[in-house]
Amino acid sequence: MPKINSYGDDSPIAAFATTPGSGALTLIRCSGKGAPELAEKIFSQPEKLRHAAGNTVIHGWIIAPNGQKVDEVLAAVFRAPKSYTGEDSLDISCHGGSAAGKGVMAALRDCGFRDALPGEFTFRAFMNGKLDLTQSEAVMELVCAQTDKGRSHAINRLSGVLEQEINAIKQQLVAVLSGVEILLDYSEDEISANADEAAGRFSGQQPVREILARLRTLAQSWRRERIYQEGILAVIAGRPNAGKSSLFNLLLKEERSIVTEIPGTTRDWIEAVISLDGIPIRLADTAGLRESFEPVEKIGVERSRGLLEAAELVLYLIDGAAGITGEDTAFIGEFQAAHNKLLLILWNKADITPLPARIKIDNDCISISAKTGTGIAELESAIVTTIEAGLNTADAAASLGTVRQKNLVEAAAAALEETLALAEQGQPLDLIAPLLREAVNSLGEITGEVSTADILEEMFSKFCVGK
Ligand SMILES: Nc1nc2c(ncn2[C@@H]2O[C@H](COP(=O)(O)OP(=O)(O)OP(=O)(O)O)[C@@H](O)[C@H]2O)c(=O)[nH]1
Ligand SMILES: [Mg+2]
Repeated sequence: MPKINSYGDDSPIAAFATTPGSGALTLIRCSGKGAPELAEKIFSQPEKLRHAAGNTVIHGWIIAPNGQKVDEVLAAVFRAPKSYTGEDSLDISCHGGSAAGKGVMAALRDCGFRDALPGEFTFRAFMNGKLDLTQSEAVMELVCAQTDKGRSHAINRLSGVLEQEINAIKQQLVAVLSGVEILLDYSEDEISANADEAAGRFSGQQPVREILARLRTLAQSWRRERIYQEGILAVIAGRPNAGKSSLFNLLLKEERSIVTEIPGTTRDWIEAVISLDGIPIRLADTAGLRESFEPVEKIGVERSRGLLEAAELVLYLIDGAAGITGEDTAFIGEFQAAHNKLLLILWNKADITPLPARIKIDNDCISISAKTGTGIAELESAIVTTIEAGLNTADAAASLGTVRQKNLVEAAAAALEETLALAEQGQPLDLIAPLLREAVNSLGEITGEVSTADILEEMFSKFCVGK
């Protein structure tokens, strides 16, 4: 029994495609067998709706069963298979605000539409061959994209760039597998011209290595994509009064954090998202690091430390006016030792005390003034360069967009690694063939060529309603 048995039918469904709230318009999407005919019952111009050709827009009113006008709308009519879902569909634009949309939805329910499940429109598009799974996932990525880079990568996948790469890799692999299957089906000496094959051994190491390299490049692309989708946590740290909150506000271009000359001003940490060169950065301002016996500040310092544990990038601020202290060198040493973190050291208050030619740390220091803004542009580009260098992968044309895709690429790669290991040991083809089949299946699962109802339901149920 499937978990949610409504996925997979073709009954008429409806859902808000826009978030109800104040705005000029609300879009309600309807799809399914007989959707336009059903909507005739609540439309002021049923004849027009009945005879409307696909890809046309008609004007009218939604009329409640009691005869009252609900809203004045435009209905875009799409006829199967030329629609997003591949079914007969209707996009109703009604007035914005929550009341008009709710009224139209209620009328649609009254005439027989049921509420769409999360991702059900895209599910139907997939089932009707309109999109493969990588494109379906790209739709969701696009809806969630926070920056222009995230959007453009999702658009690439929506246009089928990833699907094509996966299919090309799969084709290469199927060629290797079919060579093996033939040898398994016929006796070697009947067909083989190759010494390995004649001895019943695998001879496809070279193509398998090439395929593996392509899969590894794809798997690496996920690290970059994850950062474009989720962003990275960058924590501003330093001793009290170093200027952390001033820098936070400056990067945010907003007076969000309280700045005073009193050391220990920031107690609880504050987080906000900025975008640098298309990378979403979750920037956190923290309480100044020092031994404190004052209870509130003490908790603040503990929280700073907790956040620093999770940080992917630490912006460590030295108070230039006070000069570098033993505490600074100790903290910097600690962050340098944490190998999973990127670290940038900033010399602040350069307007009062310029960065000395020699200081007691090994790292390069970026000179800034959080008061005047000097050095901030350089800091922003250093943040981007540091993240890019930390990623250690080029911005590839075909890249993975979801953890699901990454897990399947890794599963295919693992099967091929095992293939090579067995081949190295001179193991027989009947042990190698299942591994190659497993890799082919994993690749097929990425695009949805190989799929089960459970996997699909699990995937689409994470989408938003109306998509
Ligand atoms: N001249 C000068 N003053 C600065 C600079 N950056 C910060 N200040 C001043 O230093 C003082 C402390 O600044 P904050 O931004 O509150 O420092 P903080 O590191 O957040 O301090 P805590 O929250 O107490 O840990 C304020 O008076 C700021 O105006 C700078 O670049 N130049
Ligand atoms: Mg502060």
